[in-house]
Amino acid sequence: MAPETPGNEPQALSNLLQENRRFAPPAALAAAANVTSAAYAEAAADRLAFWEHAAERLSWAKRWDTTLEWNPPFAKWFVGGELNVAYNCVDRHVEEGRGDKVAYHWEGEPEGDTRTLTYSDLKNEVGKAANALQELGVGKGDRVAIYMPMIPELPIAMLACARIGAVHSVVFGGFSASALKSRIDDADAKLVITADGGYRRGKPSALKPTVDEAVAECPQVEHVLVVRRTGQEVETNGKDVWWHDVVERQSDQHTAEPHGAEDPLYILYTSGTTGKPKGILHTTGGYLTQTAYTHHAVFDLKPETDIYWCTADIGWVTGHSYIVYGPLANGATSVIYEGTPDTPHRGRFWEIVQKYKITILYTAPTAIRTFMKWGDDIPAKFDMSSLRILGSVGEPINPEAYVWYREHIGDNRCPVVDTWWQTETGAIMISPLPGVTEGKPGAAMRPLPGIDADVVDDQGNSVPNGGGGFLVVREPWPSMLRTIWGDDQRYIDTYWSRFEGMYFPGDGAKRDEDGDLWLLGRVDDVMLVSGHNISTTEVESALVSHPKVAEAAVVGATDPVTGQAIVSFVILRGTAEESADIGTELRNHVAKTLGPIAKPRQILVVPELPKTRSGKIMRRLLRDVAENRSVGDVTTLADSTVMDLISEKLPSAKSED
Ligand code: 6R9
Repeated sequence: MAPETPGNEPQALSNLLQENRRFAPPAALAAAANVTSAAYAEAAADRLAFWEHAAERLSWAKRWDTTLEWNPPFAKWFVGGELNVAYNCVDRHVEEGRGDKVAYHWEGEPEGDTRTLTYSDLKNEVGKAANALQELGVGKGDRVAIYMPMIPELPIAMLACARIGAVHSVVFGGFSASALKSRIDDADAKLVITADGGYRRGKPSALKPTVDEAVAECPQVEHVLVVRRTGQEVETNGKDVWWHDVVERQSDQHTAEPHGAEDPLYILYTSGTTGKPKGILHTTGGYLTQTAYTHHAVFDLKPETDIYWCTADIGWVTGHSYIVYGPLANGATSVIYEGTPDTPHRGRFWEIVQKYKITILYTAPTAIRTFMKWGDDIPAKFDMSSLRILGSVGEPINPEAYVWYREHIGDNRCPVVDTWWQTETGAIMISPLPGVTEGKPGAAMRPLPGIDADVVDDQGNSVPNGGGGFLVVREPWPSMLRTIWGDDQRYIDTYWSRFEGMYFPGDGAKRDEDGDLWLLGRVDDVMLVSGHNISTTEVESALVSHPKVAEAAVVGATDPVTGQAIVSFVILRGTAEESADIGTELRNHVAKTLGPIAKPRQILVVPELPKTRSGKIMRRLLRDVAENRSVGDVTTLADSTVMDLISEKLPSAKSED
């Protein structure tokens, strides 16, 4: 919600942006699509039967008795069913004769540093790791913290936990010792799995010292299991054991016991913008059902022929659901890349697409806008004719970024699927289907079959077409979070209290004249200007539609006249010159695109924006700058020096008009 302005709170979000471009699915793709429009009708006729059907794509040791037990807001799916997630992701593909198929092509950041794991290799590695965890005293229900770079041992460790029924908690390999410690404590983890370091931006970057600092204050941690990746010198202590000592000598045979459909699979902490991180809890049967189904439906995955690459970090939910669990459950061949897109050169991603003949690429708007900034000539140097579907996740994709992605990466052939979901939802909820939906740049379009999402006003009533408001989900879905680890009350308060009987994700949205959905950013970021609720997303998209702008972030800053005024931070495209009148030019452009109400008060040209490791802009910090406060908590920033760069720009921040 917009910051409190007593007596002046409008009912809904303004709908300002108009977009008329349309892209129909390619005919050949539509004709061979895994999922057709019939799925919407099937799910609408019988939602639970639809999800049962999706669950049948997995291998169950025991079929469930009850599809859904719903004691609002606590859901249990496939109750009484038993399955093993690792068996579903690995063993069954080997048993069915696909052992020689590649599961992961792993590409290290140093050039030429690659590994290939077939499904048989993966089965052996996961078996050994599962035996090692048991030798280290880890059993069903125990929690394991994982703090690793993007190396094959990371998915192997996750799958080994899943195999024995231990609950993993992956912590981003960039978080500080105190962030790691608080997550180890909250989940009461007894084992930490890490590495000496990983490669980032051409250099080994140490991880172990951070673990040492955290674990020194965590007496409940019994062992630290360390993979040697970079060969950096590490200090070892009594808790440390090397992966190559303990895992390598194990048998690769390990029996996968079935686990209950509602047994915990993992905890993943999401910080949100403020407050103590929330341990989002996911369980087994429903989570795997929906990640596997959505990966099959939204990416139209053909396991025999597709080469799939999700560029996310596995420490983000996108990596959990769409590098590890969904793709492996479907028997996909995936690429994992360890490093950053500009190492050793700015064409690294496209070189990887060309090398592995990637057919499906899933990345984030922040990356796409960075590529726009670097220039069209870079991707143009590579052969990317293998690509057939492009995906986006993490933030609203600005229409201009969508069109750039379609044209310069997808050669105007590939549909773009903008997928809305959250750590809490576990899997994709709102997205086009590439063989069905006529895409609109910037729109996430429709809830997937089996998902009942809506846009409501302040009172919880559906808004008509053309209206803006709050995104909600009306019915439980299989991969939904079950609770916040150890805090049911916070789960109720955070997600189920804003609107009676509805899940509230915290995002603003609008439904356009055709009934299609557009995400408008976090409601905490909404700006209240002269009594109008204006979404950050629409103003940012208007700025990015100017040919000189690559990226933009806007915030509402207190203003004596309008309540709040829009302050914009922009990054210019590589080719654009910063001229004296750029501020006026951009302000007028926004006013022309969206109307005078959305005209920013100020434009600040900056070299970078503050982002989390998963690429989300931290507008809270920009609000501090815009309101001349000292900058708040920066611990989840990917690069903590960014705020200094932005503050340096401040002397030139003058109010225009
Ligand atoms: C998967 C993931 C969740 C929040 C979510 C929303 C934003 C994600 C989006 C999107 C617009 C999309 N978000 N995908 N906004 N369009 N396609 O990102 O999970 O890190 O938990 O973030 O990200 O604000 O509520 P998570």
